[in-house]
Amino acid sequence: MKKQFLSLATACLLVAASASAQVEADLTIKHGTVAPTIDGDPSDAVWALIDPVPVEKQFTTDPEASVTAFFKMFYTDDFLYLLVDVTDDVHYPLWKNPNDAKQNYLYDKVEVYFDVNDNLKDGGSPAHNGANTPPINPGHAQLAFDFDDEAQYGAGSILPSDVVYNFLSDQVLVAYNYKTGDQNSYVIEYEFPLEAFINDRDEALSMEAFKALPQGMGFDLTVVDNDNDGNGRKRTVWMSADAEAYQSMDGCGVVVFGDEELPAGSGIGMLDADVITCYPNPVTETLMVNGDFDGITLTNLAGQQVKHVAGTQVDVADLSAGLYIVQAYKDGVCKGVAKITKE
Ligand SMILES: [Ca+2]
Ligand SMILES: [Ca+2]
Ligand SMILES: [Ca+2]
Ligand SMILES: [Ca+2]
Repeated sequence: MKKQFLSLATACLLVAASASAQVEADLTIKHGTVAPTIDGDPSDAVWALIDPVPVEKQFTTDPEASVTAFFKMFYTDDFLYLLVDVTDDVHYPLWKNPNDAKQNYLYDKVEVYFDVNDNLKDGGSPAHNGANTPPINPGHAQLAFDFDDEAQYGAGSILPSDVVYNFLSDQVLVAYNYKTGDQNSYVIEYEFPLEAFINDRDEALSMEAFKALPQGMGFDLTVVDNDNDGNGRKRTVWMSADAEAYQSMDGCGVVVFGDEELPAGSGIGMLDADVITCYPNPVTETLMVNGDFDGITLTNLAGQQVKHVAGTQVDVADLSAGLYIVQAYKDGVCKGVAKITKE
């Protein structure tokens, strides 16, 4: 019996040793061909195809944050796409206290971090050296634009130039908006050109270069939560909870650019989701979706999304007659799909 236990343990060690020879990814992202519209609206069909990654670790030295968040990420031949969804009880961004711009890092915002070097655990970070003169720590970047303008919620895409350390400056398309019916919670969409990423050998990266990174891409995401409640800055992070990614990225997550393809961008590519029941079908006025869902989209056969509503019913009276694809969502994930006829 003892001998058998030992050989089992040996077998486990061998398995562990062979696994560690590969990159240990915290997240493997898929390749797609259809870009989302960078407008702060997460209803693009492609986002529904991607699993959300929770951001739920409390930063060790902060008071506990009252915020929940997730992100989604995928890539195309030329871009990396990121969506961040933040549910907050009190939105307190910089524009509510604009005289404090020098301390913009204390206000509601999202910070994202990248490390594109072959060797990730080098102690490096995008920390500001006081002059922001590159190279600071080559291969490391932060994008942490602040919400300094109330008018930019839902106003379309911008190229934020503030608080961008290292190579990403002025190249990243960003848009944000409040979530439906809630002026405290928000969504941010990002489009990062892959060739904007420069490693410590001063090389611009391509899709092939990202896929060939020997240790994967270092990545982390911090949600800063300020509720104007006397507790100052509170933070949740994806991975590095003991050290600020701003100071060292060694504790960050590892993202691998996988080979798996996303289905073609329109809702029609999603027929592998569970089939759901919609009634009445055919429908003329109000479509009901049967099940535990909190959102519905309708896409026409040209791949255009024509409806995106919260809840389990949707008013279709204004749609022209024809076939539509229904997708039903729970917590941002597409759980079901069906085809309906509008009469
Ligand atoms: Ca969008
Ligand atoms: Ca909060
Ligand atoms: Ca590093
Ligand atoms: Ca807040």
